[in-house]
Amino acid sequence: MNQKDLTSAATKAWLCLFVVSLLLALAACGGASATTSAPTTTTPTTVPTTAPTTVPTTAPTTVPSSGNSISIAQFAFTPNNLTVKVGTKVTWTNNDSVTHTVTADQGAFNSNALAPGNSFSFTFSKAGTFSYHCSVHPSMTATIIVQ
Ligand SMILES: [Cu+2]
Repeated sequence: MNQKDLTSAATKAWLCLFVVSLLLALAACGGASATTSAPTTTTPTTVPTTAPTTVPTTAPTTVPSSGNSISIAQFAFTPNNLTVKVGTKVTWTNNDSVTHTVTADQGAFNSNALAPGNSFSFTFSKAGTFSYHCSVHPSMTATIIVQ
């Protein structure tokens, strides 16, 4: 065994010790790192869905298309043209939110001021065409045909 071999053996010994110590250090480090920095899973907060508000369906306003009743609503007489027989009593009802009148153009009948919710009736004893209007709102016109 010469000087060179001894140096080599010493280097190998130190190298081996270094590797062992390095492995121990890694093992210790690895064990430590496993316990730390655990990702915290944030549970998503469930947003409560607002229940859809049920919109109440507005009851359809029944407008008599025939008969002897006339509805006054939304600044109009409905039906706008009504044909009745002689002797028929026609009734107008103010279903609007403002006062109207049922005034015959030729003066056969006149309800005067008809407040909301009030009614006016007139019996047609003669045949003919009776156009009428609202004296408050001249654009409101309608016709009664008596046969
Ligand atoms: Cu009117």
